Formats: sequence, C-alpha cells, structure tokens
Amino acid sequence: MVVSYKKFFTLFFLSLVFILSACSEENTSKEKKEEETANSEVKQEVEETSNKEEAKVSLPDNFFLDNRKKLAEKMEVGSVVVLYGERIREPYFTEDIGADRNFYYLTGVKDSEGFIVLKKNKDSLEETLYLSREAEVNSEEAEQISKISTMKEAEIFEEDLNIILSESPTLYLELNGNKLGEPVQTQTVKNLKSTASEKGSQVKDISETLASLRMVKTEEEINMIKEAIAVTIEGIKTVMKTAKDNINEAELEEAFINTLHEREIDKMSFGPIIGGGKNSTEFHYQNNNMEIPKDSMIVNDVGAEYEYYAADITRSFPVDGTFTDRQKEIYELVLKAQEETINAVKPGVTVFDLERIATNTLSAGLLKLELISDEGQLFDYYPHVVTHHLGLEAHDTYNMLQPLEPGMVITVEPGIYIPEEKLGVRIEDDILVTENGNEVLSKDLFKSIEEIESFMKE
Ligand SMILES: [Mn+2]
Repeated sequence: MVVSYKKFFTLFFLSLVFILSACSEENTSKEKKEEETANSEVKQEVEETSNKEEAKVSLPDNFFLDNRKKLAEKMEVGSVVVLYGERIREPYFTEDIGADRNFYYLTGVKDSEGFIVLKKNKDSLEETLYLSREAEVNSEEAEQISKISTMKEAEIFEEDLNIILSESPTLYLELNGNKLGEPVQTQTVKNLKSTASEKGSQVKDISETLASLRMVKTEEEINMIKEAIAVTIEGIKTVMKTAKDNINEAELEEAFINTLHEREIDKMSFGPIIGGGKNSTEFHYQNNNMEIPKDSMIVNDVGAEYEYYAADITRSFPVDGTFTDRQKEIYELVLKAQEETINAVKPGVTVFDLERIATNTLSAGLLKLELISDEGQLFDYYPHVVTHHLGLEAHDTYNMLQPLEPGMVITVEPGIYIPEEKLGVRIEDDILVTENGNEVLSKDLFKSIEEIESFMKE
C-alpha cells in the first residue's frame, strides 16, 4: 500500500513541528528502565511455565504494561493521558477497522468505545480502563491482558472526566489520529478537548510520543508481523496461480481472501489492491472487478492482519505468466530501484535518504528508456513515496525525521505507472532494520522475472 507525496509532505511538516517542540523535553531514567525490564523478565518466566500448551505466536504477558511504563517515563508528574478506542478510518481500510492502535498498544484490549486514563503521580502511575459493551473481552479478561486492576464501565467515563480534569492541569490526548495526513480528530477527541478547555486544563498532544515508542518493535512484535507476512505470501502465490487471460480481478481477490481463511486469518490490514491493465496504473485502485485483458500486467498489493499486526506486500506479474519485452524493461527497472533501496536500509538512514536512492534510479532508468526527457518528469510516472513504517497499522504511525534504528520495520515499494500503455509495476517488501543492516522479512516471496514466470507456468 502506497503513500502519496502530498501526505508525505504534510507528515514531514508535522514531524518538524514535533522535533522542534521536543527539543526541550529530555527524557531520563535509564536505570529505572533496566530495573523494570529485569522485573518483568522474572514475572514472565513464572507465567510462561503455566501457559505452555500453545505454540501460537503471541505477545508477552507484560507487553502492554511495559508500553505504559515507557510512556509514563515521558509524562510530566501530575499530568494525565486519556486515550480512547475510537479509530480514525483511512480510506484504504477494510470494513472492520478495529480499535485505535495506540489504545490497543497500551491495553491489549480491542474495544473501539473504551477509554484508558493514566495519571502520573510522583511515585506511581494510576491506571483505569473504562471498558465498553463493544469490547471483545469481559472485564476479567481485560484485566488479565492489560494488567490494569481498576476497571470501570465506559458509560461512566464522562462523569469521571470532570474529576480527572480537576486533579490534573495537563491533559495529553491523541490530537493527530491520522499520522499520515493532516491532523484528523474523532468526535471523541473534539469533545474531550472542549471539556478540558472549559475546565481550564492545558491540552497537549501525545501522538508523536506514542509514535516514537511504536516505531521500534520488540522481538515478539516482529514475530507477529512475520506471521502476517507468511500468510500474505501464501495468498499472493495463490493469486499468481489463479491468474489467466480474461480473469476478473474479483476472482483474484477471492483467491487471496480464501487463502487467508484457510490459514484462519479473517482480516486484512487494508482493502486489497488488485488491478490489471489500466487499473495497474491507478493510485490505490480498489474496485477489483474488471476482466483483465490478455498481455496485461497486474499490480497485486495486499496484506493480511494477524492480531492487529500488518503485512503489506506487492508483486506485479503478467496475467498469463509471461512478460512482454516492454513489461520486462519496466519491471527490471523497478526491481533495480527496489533492490538498491533495500540495500541502503540500515540504522542511521532516514526515509529521505531512501527516497533519494529510489528516485535517482527510477529517473535514470526512465531517461534511458526515453520515457522522460528530464528528471522532474519522473513524478508523472511515480506519484508516491518509496517507504512507510509497518506494525499495528499497514501505514504505521511514524516520525519521518527519526533515523532508522534496529527493530524498526518499513516497506520498500518503488513503482512505475504508465497510463498511456496501461502498464503499472510496483514491487514491495517488508524490511526489518537490524544492528548491521536489514533483513527482508518477506524474502520467501520470489520476485525475479524468471522465478515468477516459472512459478506461474508450473
Ligand atoms: Mn505499502
């Protein structure tokens, strides 16, 4: 799934504002962090012995508690954070979008109408979870998952809010719900903001602080993403096998979804993009209902979701499994740009560095193919950016100015789209940043022309 240039630069501006405002707020307490990690490891060992029958990939028991502790380190004493389960919908999402991912990151509870209140006192963190009837779990289960012992009904949250505000002059809210676009706020946050200002509380944004935490994944989170990737790869292979002249895009979508269901995955991380011919050149094409003519390329950009963790992989291939010469030319160029960009992924690099590498290769290639006559024309054929972070969302929350660090997961997805030739190609893999470079998490899905052709002919 791709991010347009317009969104990218809005986000760039927002990141800049954040960096400037964060300069004064240095965070401390490294020893405290180590102590907490040691404590949670001991607890984890005890819990692991009682819970061993399932080999299913999951997050550790204290994951959500640890996330709250990390967040508390960045809060001022006396301040309060209120997060809510209502999620902002991006246009590319599937119907069931679930709970807000920051809310989930701190609670582990899928409740789109719940609230969590964290109040930082001098020596403690007061935590209250307001669970709604919409929650997928009951209060005992919610307590077990979240490790929050104070549980209330979401219906009484508004009454409590008055007390919360009278006790805390500073209220942190998620003011930028849609991190990849202009600040979008749900009705809930608008209501909270106006109540807070009526009471004279100072409202601050917590979005970017949470983004910084979420950007670096734990080993277990990476395993969750790998699980989503493995299923997505199976689905894409099925689509390749199903493709043939004049097949309808809808049948390919069905083949993908059926494969997910066979693997007991019932959710996708965004609505699938399966476009053949002219649709392969369309930005975020999601109709998926055209008969694909002979000799067409198909752009197949899809992702499974595993317990909210997303995969996001694109392969492009000819409908009948045989590339034409022209398709080969464009494909080889996109693949070259992708491989060069992936090779540059390592700690310290920024998304801007990656963008520069991708655009340099793509524009040099198109100049050579004489499709463009100066570099600036590249953007007529490449209207999006090459990377975004991946995690609890397919377009995961991130701060663009923050250089890559080990544990971050990003996509690399250059593309070339030539509407006049009804020819689009995008290749996207999911990449983990490691200490020394990177690991392509979706490497099990081949992408050379030879491999695609031989697989589709098998
Ligand atoms: Mn993507």
